[in-house]
Amino acid sequence: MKKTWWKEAVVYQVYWRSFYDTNGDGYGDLQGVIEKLDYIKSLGVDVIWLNPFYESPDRDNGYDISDYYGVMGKAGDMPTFETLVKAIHERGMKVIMDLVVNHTSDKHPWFIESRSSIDNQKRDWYIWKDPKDGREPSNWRSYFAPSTWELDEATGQYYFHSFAVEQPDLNWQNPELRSEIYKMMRFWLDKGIDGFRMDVINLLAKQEGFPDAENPFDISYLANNPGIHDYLQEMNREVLQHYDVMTVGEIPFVTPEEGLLYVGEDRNELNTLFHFQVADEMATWDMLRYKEIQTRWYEGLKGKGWNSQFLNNHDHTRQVTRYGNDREYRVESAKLLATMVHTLPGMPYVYQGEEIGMTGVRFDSIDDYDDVAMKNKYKELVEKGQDPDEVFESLLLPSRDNSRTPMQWDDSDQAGFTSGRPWIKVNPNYRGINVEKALKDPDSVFYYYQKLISLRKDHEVMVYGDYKDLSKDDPNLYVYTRTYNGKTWLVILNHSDKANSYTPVSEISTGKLIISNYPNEDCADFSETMNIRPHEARVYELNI
Ligand code: ISL
Ligand code: CA
Repeated sequence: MKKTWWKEAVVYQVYWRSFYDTNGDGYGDLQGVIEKLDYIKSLGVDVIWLNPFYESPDRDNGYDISDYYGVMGKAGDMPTFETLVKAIHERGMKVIMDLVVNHTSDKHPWFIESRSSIDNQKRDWYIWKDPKDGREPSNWRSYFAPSTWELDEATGQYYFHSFAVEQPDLNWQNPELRSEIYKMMRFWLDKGIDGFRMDVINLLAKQEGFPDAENPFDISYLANNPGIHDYLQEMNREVLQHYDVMTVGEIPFVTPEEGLLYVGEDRNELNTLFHFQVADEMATWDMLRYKEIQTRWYEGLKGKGWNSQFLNNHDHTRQVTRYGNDREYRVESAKLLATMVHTLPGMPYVYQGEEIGMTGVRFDSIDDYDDVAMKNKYKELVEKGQDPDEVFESLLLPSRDNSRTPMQWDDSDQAGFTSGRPWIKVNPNYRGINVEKALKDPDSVFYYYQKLISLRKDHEVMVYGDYKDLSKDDPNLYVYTRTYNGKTWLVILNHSDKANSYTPVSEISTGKLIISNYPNEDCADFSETMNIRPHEARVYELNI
């Protein structure tokens, strides 16, 4: 496959509002990112992904945009953003922005105009429908609300929203709207950014006629509808192909076959994607299923398209809590998961705080939470008569706030994140888990990430290597090889609280240890069965 800079890159996701606050208002800000750039750079990453900082009423933490050309006051201002881009580039890194164009805020002037009357010139920029039999036009559920439809009393029509009521969907069938979006994309690209992470980009096209769903809870009807590839090819033609940038599409509900339609190199749409067969669809760790997903995606995209690797982000509970063991094996487990993400085929993503093994959180009351998805769900279920304590309990592990608590910089008040009152409480474990402590400990999760990331720079096998799973039916061990240009790496991961033995396949003789999260001999003799300790990870270069 053709080599490109982005295929070789490691991305660090900055959820700026929880990263570092420089003015004491309790929100992280762009200036905070500038001040911590040397820290990010020291990890060795290549690209920074910034979550949305556009002007927004902030109902959904910036994913409800009211002005695509403005910077949210909490984040800073345009000159600060421009300084940030420059500072990132000066350090040899790149920056990608979130592109949120499936919906806007209901406070966006376009929507205010659109809702003002049926014959308004922007009426068609959003999706409006008459009631059906006096009620919602279809039985569809939205991500964050019981219905995708909201009645607007003034005109008697419903508008469509895939997410919260305050996030009306744009009508991509309207060519004027599309060209307005392309213009906006060029505005940011011309400021020198290096690409976009595209929010729910496969939701842009809607099903013709909005037919009732047999099971409204399976909301996959929102995604991958006819017309989507025309929009993305047009976006590529009009905008993307004129810049040397990378794009990663957030693409829920796809199989590898459909995924390839978005990222196939001959398709001229997107470079890479996030599929959600793990993060959305695998509630807790399931080794056999995970391997099957990896193999299927590897086979599906092989030689034709590029994947991403991640286990958490600002929407999904921290990986060491959800998929590892954040108690007695927190450090080992955080390192094992990192080893896996960075040695599987695809671009690895590091979500801020992951590199020090930050964990999920458990606050005492629903009032301590902020996540609109969680709060709306809580309200819906409690109003239906379910027991509030039980509802609360059931929403704790999936709450998006698990990964939105402030970055833990040191053991001072508020984890060194802010001198004020943070917008969301810090995780009480910050005295034990913080950057300052990690940087003083040569065995910390941080230095392990640093090493893993630097290995990628010297070993193309981590990027371009063929992948082969040697452990398909093993529920605890994950053993695979990556092979490139005559070099083979063997990865052994014991995803379990117990030791497990591994018997190497006969054609392997010896191997040189590349990295491990436990003390191990530099050279391994593969003629004997090996004892792999709890959450142990080892990577070898093989002599075959
Ligand atoms: O969070 C999820 C499940 O808990 C995901 O399904 C997520 O809602 C979905 O992938 C879409 O997420 C993106 O668009 C949303 C925004 O709230 C998320 O933060 C964003 O990542 C609407 O813009
Ligand atoms: Ca601030």
